[in-house]
Amino acid sequence: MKYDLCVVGLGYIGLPTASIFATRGKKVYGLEINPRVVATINRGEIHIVEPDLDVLVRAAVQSGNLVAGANPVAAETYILAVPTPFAGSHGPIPAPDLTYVESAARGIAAQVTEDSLVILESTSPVGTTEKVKAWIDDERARRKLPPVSGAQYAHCPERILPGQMLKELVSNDRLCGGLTRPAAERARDLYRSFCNGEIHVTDARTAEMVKLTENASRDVQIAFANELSLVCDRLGISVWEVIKFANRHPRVKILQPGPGVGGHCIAVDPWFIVEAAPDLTPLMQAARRVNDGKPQWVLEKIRALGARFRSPVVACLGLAFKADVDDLRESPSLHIVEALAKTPGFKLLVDEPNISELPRSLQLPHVTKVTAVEAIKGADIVLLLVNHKQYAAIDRDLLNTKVLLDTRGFWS
Ligand code: SAJ
Repeated sequence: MKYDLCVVGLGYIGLPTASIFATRGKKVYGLEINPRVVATINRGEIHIVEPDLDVLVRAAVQSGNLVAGANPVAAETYILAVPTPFAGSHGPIPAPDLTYVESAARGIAAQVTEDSLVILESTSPVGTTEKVKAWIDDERARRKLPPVSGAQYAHCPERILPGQMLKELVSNDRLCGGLTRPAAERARDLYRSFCNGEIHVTDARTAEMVKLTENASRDVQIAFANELSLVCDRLGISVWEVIKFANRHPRVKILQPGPGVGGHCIAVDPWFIVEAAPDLTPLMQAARRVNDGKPQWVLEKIRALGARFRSPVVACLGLAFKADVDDLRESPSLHIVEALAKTPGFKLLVDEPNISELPRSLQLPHVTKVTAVEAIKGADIVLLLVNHKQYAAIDRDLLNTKVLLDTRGFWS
C-alpha cells in the first residue's frame, strides 16, 4: 500500500500536521522512533498538551486515516518534522545539531522514488533542504539503490504558536520554498487541503531564512523590552507603565519583559543566523545575551529580597516557558527555581498548574509542590514567573502583606 503522506516525527509539529491531513482525507503514516508514542497515538491518545489536539488525533485515528509505526513506508510525500536543537558550542556561538534531520532523511531514503515530494518542516539553517537531498542521494548510493533525480524537495516551515497550534495551523499564511519551482508548487497544492491562509511560493533558502528571521526578530524585540526593564528598575520607574504609554504612539509596539526567553524556538533559531555570519550579527548576538541574562537578574533580585528574612519562604508561581502550556523545555522560570533551590536557607513553595509533579531536579526536601494560593499564604516572598490564566483570579488581598516580584507585570 502507498500512503499519501509519511510524517517523520510525531512531536509538537508532526502530530498536529499528520492529524489534520488525516482528517482532510489523506492516508497518513506517522513514522516515530519512540514506541511509547507510537502506541499512544494508535490508541487515539496524545503525549503532549495542546488545546483540542486530543480531539483531532482521536478523530484522525478513528477515521482509519492516521496510523503510527516505526518502519519507513512508501508514500507520495514525506514530511520531516524532527527537532533541530543546537549542539554544544564551538566558541561563543552554539552550532546547529542536524543529526535528527540527517537520520530522518537517511531513514526514508530507500523509499523515495522519482515521483516523491520530500518536505522539510523543521526550522533549519539556510542550506538544510539541499542537505536533505544530498543525504538521501548519498544513502541510496551507499545502499546501491538507483538514483532518484526526479524526486522533489521543499522547505515548508511550521510557524504555529504553542497554545494556539490548531487554530494557527489552519489560519496562518504558509511558505513553500522549493529546490525547484515545481516542488514548491506541489507543496503548495498539498497544504491547500487544510490551510486557509495564503500560501506563498519561493525558493528553499529564502523559506529557511524567513522562518529564522521571524523568530530572531521576536527575540530582538523581547530583548529590547527586557533591557528596558533593567533600566527602569534601576531608575525606580514601572517598566509596564512606560511600555503601556509608549505603545500609545501609532508606530511603537514594544513587547513585554519577562524572566527570560524560553522554549525551543526563539532562544535557539537566532543562533542559526548568527552561526552563518558571526561577523555581521552583533545585534542578534546582543539580543541573545540580554535575554539569556534575564534569569540571573531575577535570581539576584530574589536573593537580595531574601536577605531580609532569616529563612525566606518563596512562592514560585509557574515553571513553564510561557503562559498556559505545560512545556518546561528551555524554561527560564524552571532555571530560576532550580537555582533558587540551591540557595542556602531558602524554602520554596512551587505551583505549576499544568504539570502533576515537579521535575526531578526540584524533588528536594525544601521544595514543595502546592497550589498557588497555598504557596502565597505560606510565603514571605511571592515570585510570579509565568502569567498563567489561573493567576489572574488570585485575590489581591492575599498579596498585600507579601514581598512581591512580578516578572511579567501580570498583577501591576
Ligand atoms: N516572551 C516574552 N515577552 C513577550 C513575548 C514572549 O518574554 O512579549 C517570551 C515567552 O514567555 C517565552 C518566549 O518569549 O519564554 C517565546 O514565546 P513566544 O510565545 O513568543 O513564542 P514560541 O516560542 O511559543 O513560538 C514561536 C512563534 N514565533 C513567532 O511568534 C515569531 C511561533 O509562531 C513559531 O511557530 C514557534 O516560535 C516556532 O516553532 O518556531
